[in-house]
Amino acid sequence: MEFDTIITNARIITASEVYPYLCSIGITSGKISAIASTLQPSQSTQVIDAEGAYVTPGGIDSHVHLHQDNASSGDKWLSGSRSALAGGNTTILAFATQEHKDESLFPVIDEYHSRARNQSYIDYGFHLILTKPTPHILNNELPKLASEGGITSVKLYMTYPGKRLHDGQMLDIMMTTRSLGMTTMIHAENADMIDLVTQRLLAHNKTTPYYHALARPAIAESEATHRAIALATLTSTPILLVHMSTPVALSHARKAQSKSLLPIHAETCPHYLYLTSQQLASTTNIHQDPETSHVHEEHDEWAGAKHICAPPLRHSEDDLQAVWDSLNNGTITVISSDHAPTRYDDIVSGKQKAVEAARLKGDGSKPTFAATPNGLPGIETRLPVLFHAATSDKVPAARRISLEKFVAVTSTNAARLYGFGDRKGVLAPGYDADVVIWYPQGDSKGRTVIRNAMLHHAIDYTPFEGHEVENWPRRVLLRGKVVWDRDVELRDGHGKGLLGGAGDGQWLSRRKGEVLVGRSGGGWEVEGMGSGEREAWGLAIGNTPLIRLS
Ligand code: DUC
Ligand code: ZN
Ligand code: ZN
Repeated sequence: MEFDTIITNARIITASEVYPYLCSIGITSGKISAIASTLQPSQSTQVIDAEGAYVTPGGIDSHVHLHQDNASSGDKWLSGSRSALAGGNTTILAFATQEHKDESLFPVIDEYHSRARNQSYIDYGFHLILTKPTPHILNNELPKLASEGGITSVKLYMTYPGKRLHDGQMLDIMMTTRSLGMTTMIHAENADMIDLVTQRLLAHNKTTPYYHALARPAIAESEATHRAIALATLTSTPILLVHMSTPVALSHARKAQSKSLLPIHAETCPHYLYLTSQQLASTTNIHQDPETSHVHEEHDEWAGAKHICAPPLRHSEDDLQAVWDSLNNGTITVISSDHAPTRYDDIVSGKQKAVEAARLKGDGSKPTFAATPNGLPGIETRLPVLFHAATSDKVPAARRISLEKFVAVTSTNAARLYGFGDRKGVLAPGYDADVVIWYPQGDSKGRTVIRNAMLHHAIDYTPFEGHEVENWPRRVLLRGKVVWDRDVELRDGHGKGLLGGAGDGQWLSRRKGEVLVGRSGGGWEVEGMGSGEREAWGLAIGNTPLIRLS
């Protein structure tokens, strides 16, 4: 047989085009080996008819938290990757955290490898959260990690005790990551502003979940974003601002991008496109009985805590619109889920932790938003809610995206940005056969009201409870193997559509990432740095005049 599998009648979408005619995709040894207007079914024993539906590259969720630090609650690799797969993902990038001073990176990475090994349904890689940038780490370990360890990205925090880096540390790290060509991700929020507002709110008895959104004001994100861009500019370091949520912060990114001097990439998440801080004021829990499908509501003063995340959900429809606009005008490079889940019912490390802490005090103390862990689940819902924006006529024009944009921000860009764009994120011969087949447009089987009971994570809620989408990944292929079939799931019951197994996911050793924004589509220049090719990142800072951020 010429092909292991053929997908027929596929309406292929890439980051740059929607194929104008239906195609067949031939798959051999896990790779796409042919795309043609027709391939003969007799050329393969396995033929999958896409029935004219859209076919997209497997989703790449490049920012998820699974079994991180020592969190006891939340998703570990098995449940997290399972949920990712049922939502159309074939690759996830999660975080490994350096926690202790003078801690070598290698045992940390080994530990995270051991947590994920044989536990992932889909391919995976790690970013390093760098918290203690000693000279030894920067000069000896980071270069080795990037060149031999297959980890070519770091995340830096400007907030949180234990993780927060000061500007001098950020500059030192940026000089190193620039020279190594590592992708530098930044969580930009001003820690001192947040501390001040939090203390004042608590002192005035403003403790309920809603105040979380006030405690981390937009200006804390916009100030830190501007500062991060300035630090990157001084050191000529390409950066990626993660989970961006505010109009002003996005305008800083856009302005820096439009000067075309330095690549400033921006990431956002579905919750900043769809949800506002009103969610934090909720006092209702919604449950669906998995047996009867009956949906019932119960009053719960703390229910809004389910929506505590950082940066917080913002306040108005205008805030959401600014994120949609930034997506459509090209400011945003990638949309991740930032799946950072803890269970609501967990009193040790979940959203009920604050309630339990107050109860244990026994003096009538109230639970506080400040004692509640940050983060939302979203690994399974990311693709369906965004595909809805790309395909549904019911969505207002200002909140639509093109199909090409959908593929770019949910798959292709992440693969390129994080150094595996030569293997994944594209439907073309030579690439891994990571494929999502959707339901044909208008097929009622795709229409889905999102209920937590149907999701495959280990979390007891979804912030998208009750949201309706018109389509859902029908089949998913991971390197040519059918690992998700929703028709089986709908027919045979929860979990039955997962045809793959926890050993299917392979660890991805990554190369240096590509720069995706800036002058002439990838090439970029920094004043005083000569030709400005990426090789120039290694030039000494002494050769680089300061660039004014105006
Ligand atoms: N940062 C993240 O990236 N995820 C969850 C919480 C946070 O602060
Ligand atoms: Zn973060
Ligand atoms: Zn995160």
